[in-house]
Amino acid sequence: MNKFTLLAAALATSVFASAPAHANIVADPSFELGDAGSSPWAQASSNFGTPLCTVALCGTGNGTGPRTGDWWAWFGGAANLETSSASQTITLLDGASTLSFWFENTIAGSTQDFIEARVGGTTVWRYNAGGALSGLGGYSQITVDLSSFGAGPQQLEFFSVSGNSVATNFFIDGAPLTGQSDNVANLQLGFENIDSLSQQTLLLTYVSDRVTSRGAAGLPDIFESPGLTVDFVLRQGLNLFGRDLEMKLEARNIFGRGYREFQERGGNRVFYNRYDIGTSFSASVSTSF
Ligand SMILES: [Ca+2]
Repeated sequence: MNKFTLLAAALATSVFASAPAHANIVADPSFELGDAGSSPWAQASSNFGTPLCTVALCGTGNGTGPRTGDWWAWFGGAANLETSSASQTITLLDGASTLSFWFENTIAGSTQDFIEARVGGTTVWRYNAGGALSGLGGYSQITVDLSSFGAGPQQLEFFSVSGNSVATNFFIDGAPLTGQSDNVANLQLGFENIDSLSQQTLLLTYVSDRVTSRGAAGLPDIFESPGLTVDFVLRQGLNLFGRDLEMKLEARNIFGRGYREFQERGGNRVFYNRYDIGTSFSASVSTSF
């Protein structure tokens, strides 16, 4: 009898699935595709054609050169007016997102020389030559809260005007956005009997590794690994002693996926934070009077 009921429910089933969403954050954040046509960065420089450099192409400008890899973005570098930019379209997800990059100002010319980070044309960070980070002799990490922008595509742009007197050198080299995963996928399967209250919902959520915090100087970043979680919710209508009841059973995190944060270098993974979340079950019965 039960089987038959279940089959009938399955026949009257609606199945709905959302396609895996690919969250496109900052592509090529370290500028390693350089000035190749495949670079996601639109590049402009009034003196040099592009702000992107390697040491072989540009020297080190009295500074570090690239922070990671071979390429970095060098804004300024000319004693005459230099207007330069690097931009791309990013897709922000709901919730907290932080733009994070590394910045060095090796030579400060006029204090009117500046570099900005813009999101959707709005300046979210601005630095004028001669500020607190000038001449430090190394990169500083800049983090900018983008949560006010909400979800959706935005243009991310680094934009600089310099050369008001002597050359100013602004360096940018990048890192991914924190708190965002490359891949987030949800699959929800729902079975519902339309004649009586009988719903079964299976929810699979996959979130790929994402950066939770930057590593201290010289150390790798700390990643969170949410992985795959599976939830199941059953709602069943019952009639008991002439009263309509709703029974609800929930099983969350069925496979007991634990919480993991780690640092990884050269294939060695060190867990920074690791604990079991476990599987939770709940059951309830409700009725209306
Ligand atoms: Ca780089």
